[in-house]
Amino acid sequence: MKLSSSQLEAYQRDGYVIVDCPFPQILTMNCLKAVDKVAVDPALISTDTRRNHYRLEPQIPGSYWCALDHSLPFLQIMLHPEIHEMARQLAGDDDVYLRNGGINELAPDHSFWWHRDSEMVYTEFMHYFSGASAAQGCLRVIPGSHIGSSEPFKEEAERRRKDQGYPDEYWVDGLADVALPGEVTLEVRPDQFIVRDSRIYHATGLNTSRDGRLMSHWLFRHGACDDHRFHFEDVLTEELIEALTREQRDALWLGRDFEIAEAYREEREREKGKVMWGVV
Ligand SMILES: O=C(O)CCC(=O)C(=O)O
Ligand SMILES: [Fe+2]
Repeated sequence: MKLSSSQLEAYQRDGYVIVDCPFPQILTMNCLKAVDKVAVDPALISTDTRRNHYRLEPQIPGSYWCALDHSLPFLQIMLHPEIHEMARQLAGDDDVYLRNGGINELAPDHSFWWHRDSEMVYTEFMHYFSGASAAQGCLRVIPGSHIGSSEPFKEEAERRRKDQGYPDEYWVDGLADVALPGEVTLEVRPDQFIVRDSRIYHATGLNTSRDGRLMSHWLFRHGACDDHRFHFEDVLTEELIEALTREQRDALWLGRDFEIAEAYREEREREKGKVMWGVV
């Protein structure tokens, strides 16, 4: 699936567009089933979850990764031919590679505060596969904030936190970040996903529900971009790789010769042989 010209225009102007899932609903249901299969009682998770997981424990203490991030049900969506086609369209390159995916489970009473993910330019796909209402802490963005510096937004957020008596430390439980001028709330259903510019200024609402709010997000890079986080053949089981189509394997750059980016070398060394994903 390619974005239409009006969707592309919205993406370029606003920094995001909400799209209907171009893949069967069963794939989303498989992700929810996988979560049910491996989720544990959150009270039992004592290791640092890096604030991205609630019932999904890290594979090893301190890791960003749970058992599911690149497991088969999630890769079936990230590497769906329709998604792959959109990634190629947006990157302007046929030889894109999946840089990484990841699941964020927003715990009850948690929120993300205003930030920009990166100054690099790429597309991020966000699939809130449990659905995300305002009450569950859905995404909030400032349309157009992907263009230019994020300093004015940062300053405005700081000013408002101060005026409203916010505590000095960030990421306080039980409190959503301040409202910012022009922000919009992106409520989405499980049969939709958000395609957004990496630089858009964003936060989430507070999850006021009693359940974790589930989102899978992923990004591709164009072939000339040397920013690899994984040699996927080292972290995916043979059984999983066999379950993929040839086109899906192509997007993982299996067996190709490249270096892991500096920023992730330590992670890879620490997690070598310990963090893996399979069929589930
Ligand atoms: O969980 C979300 O909805 C957004 C999280 C986020 O902004 C991030 O992980 O950088
Ligand atoms: Fe973010």
